[in-house]
Amino acid sequence: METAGRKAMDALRLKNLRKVVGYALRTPFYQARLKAAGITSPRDIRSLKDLARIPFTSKEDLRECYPNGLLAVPMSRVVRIHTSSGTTGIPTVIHHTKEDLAVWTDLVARSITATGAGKHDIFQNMMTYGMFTGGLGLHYGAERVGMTVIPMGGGNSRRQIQIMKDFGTTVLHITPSYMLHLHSLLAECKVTLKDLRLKKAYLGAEPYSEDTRRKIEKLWQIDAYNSYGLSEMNGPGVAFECEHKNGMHVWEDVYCVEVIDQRTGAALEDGREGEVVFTNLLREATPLLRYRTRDVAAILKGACPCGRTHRRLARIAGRTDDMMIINGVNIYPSQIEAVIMQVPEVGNNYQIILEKSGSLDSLTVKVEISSGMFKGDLAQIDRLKERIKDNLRASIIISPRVELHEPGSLPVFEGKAKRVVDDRAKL
Ligand code: DLL
Repeated sequence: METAGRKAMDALRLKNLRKVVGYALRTPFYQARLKAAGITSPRDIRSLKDLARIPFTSKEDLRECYPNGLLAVPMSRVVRIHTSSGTTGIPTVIHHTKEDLAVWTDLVARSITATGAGKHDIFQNMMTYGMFTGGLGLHYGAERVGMTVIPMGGGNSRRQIQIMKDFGTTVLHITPSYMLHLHSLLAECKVTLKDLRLKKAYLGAEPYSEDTRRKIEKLWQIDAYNSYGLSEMNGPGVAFECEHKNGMHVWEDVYCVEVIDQRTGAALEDGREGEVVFTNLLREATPLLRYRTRDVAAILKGACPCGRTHRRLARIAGRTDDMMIINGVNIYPSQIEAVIMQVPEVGNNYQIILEKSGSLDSLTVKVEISSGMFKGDLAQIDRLKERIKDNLRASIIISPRVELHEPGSLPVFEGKAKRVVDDRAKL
């Protein structure tokens, strides 16, 4: 399946698209939506081009359907429910049948295999178990591959390091921010890299830059692979990097991926950055058609040397709702991260603070310096601050205030990191 030619793949995708439209038509929500677009039966989908006739589904739509409005099968067929964290409002709910979970598990197993890992690996899962899909999603895929799974879940950093050492963990699943934090605890735990057998880490669930990946690979002496997914499309296992680490293969037999202009909804060709839209082609309980993710990325052009024919998604540049408008300039937090992580003296954590100063916005970037960098020379600190400020100004046009902080002093998150504090609305 992973090396299938376009023709065979598209034939399968069309078959699956008809199937999922059939499931969607069982819900009053999609019945109304699809009828308005002239689709009342799966037979109305004649080719993959007909996907474009289907209206988009948004996060708001899912919220309006809370809790069971999008359910396309009897509840007796549902074997698991996941929700999004709901920190920004009503959570979105995804129901899964046994078959839905089997598809998801297979995709995660394929993802793991694509990185060269297998049954001889010891896999420590540091993502939170529960409603969040990072825990259980990778768990079952890893078991399917035959890895030895250590279901640690998030947090408890010192114990995580101890377990890594005692059981000879070779592969980690973790957020990039937490991976950086863990490294800063190794010395305190009296553990060196020689005591560990770590080879790989799967990093995802939050945006991070290519320089952060490189930094993690250097600090830990491992290969780090980008892993992308969202609970609405099952969770992790939507797109994953293979051993070549040059963009994430989207499993196109199951996910139809489109990139659109966020304002007009028009399709953008491969290579152009826009909002990513997914249709899950193999879902029974919660069919989702043309779901607008709010994630911004491009589909990469060209073939991957690994031989997989599934197109690749570039690193996520940010979310349409993460974009900061600072004095009229549009900036993604990832642009700031990309600049500061290129500075060798910068440590493992940073924070972005937005405030009002009179009628203008002010931007402060708080940066931890790496341990051992400060030699008591204040002029050296001032020079470093200026250098970071100059680099940022060159990249984002705006001139920020830069604060340097001691290692370990900025807030740490065991799950997704919250990098931006926007206090502009505060009086
Ligand atoms: O974060 C699923 C996941 C778990 C993916 C573990 C990878 C690893 P949600 O909580 O629904 O699901 O959040 C989904 O997280 O729309 C992106 O904005 C962001 N995200 C996930 N992976 C990446 C990544 C899980 N590799 C939202 N790079 C998505 C950038 C990512 N952003």
